[in-house]
This record gives sequence, structure tokens and C-alpha cells, in this order.
Amino acid sequence: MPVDFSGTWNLISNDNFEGYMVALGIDFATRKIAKMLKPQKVIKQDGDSFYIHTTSTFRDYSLQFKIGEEFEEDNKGLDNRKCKSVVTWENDKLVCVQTGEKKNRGWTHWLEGDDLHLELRCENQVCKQVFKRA
Ligand code: ECB
Repeated sequence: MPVDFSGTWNLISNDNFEGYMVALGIDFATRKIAKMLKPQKVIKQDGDSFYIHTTSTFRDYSLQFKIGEEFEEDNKGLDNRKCKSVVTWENDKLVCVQTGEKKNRGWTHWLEGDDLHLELRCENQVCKQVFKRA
């Protein structure tokens, strides 16, 4: 039985989000707003199919994918770049590789105790987010 990420999750910490946004080329004014946000994630996991909706008072972002199936990701409302993404299991971690203009881009989700962890990577920057169940 794989891990089940399903649920509604609220952000409780967000380390080096600034560095990650700078690496993505997000402008100063947008970064100032984005840093203040406390996004919520709604995750629906059904077998190998995932739906992840990240919402905030400023912008929303939703993603649907199947494990192992590459898809075109349009990072609309984020950095607006397109990339080719694929998500796989690495033991109990969900690992996404986002191939495109930015080197070393991707993210990893895992559960630790009652918390949902997310590492966001771009170039030489790593942002670490932790969420608690709503
Ligand atoms: C959608 C809430 C955050 C909105 C921030 C707005 C502007 C900042 C622009 C770019 C920053 C890059 C990413 C924002 C961080 C989180 C949004 C979703 C990150 C993500 O890819 O989550 C994955 C894994 O849960 C699923 O899409």
C-alpha cells in the first residue's frame, strides 16, 4: 500500500521561498506578496492519479498527473514557463522532475508524522515547506 497524501493541508512553514522565487525570476513586487501567503493544498490521490490544488488569496495553481506519465506543465500564474514534467515514486516519496529552461527544477513530497513536506527545487535553490492537516 503506497502512502496516501489525500487531504486538505495548510502551510505552517516556508524556508527559502525567496531564494526559490529569485531562481525562477519572479519580480520583486510579486515576491513581496507571495511571501506573505499561507497557501492551502488539497490533494486527491486515486491509485496512480493525483490532483493537487494549491490555493491562496492571491493566486491558485492546480496540477493533475499520473505516476510515470510525462506531461506538459504550464506554470501559469507562477513563473509562466512551460516544462515537461514527470512524477514517480521513490520509496514513499513523490518526486517530480520538471525539465525545461531552468536547470535542476522539480519537487518532492513526503509525509513525516502528521505533516506534509514539500521541497521545491530550482537551479541551486531549495525551498522547504511544511503543511498540517486542516
Ligand atoms: C499558488 C500559491 C502560490 C502563489 C505564488 C504566487 C506568485 C509567485 C510565483 C512563483 C513562485 C513559484 C511557486 C509558488 C509556490 C507554490 C505553488 C505550487 C508549487 C507546486 O508546484 O506544487 C506542486 C507540489 O504540491 C504541485 O503543483
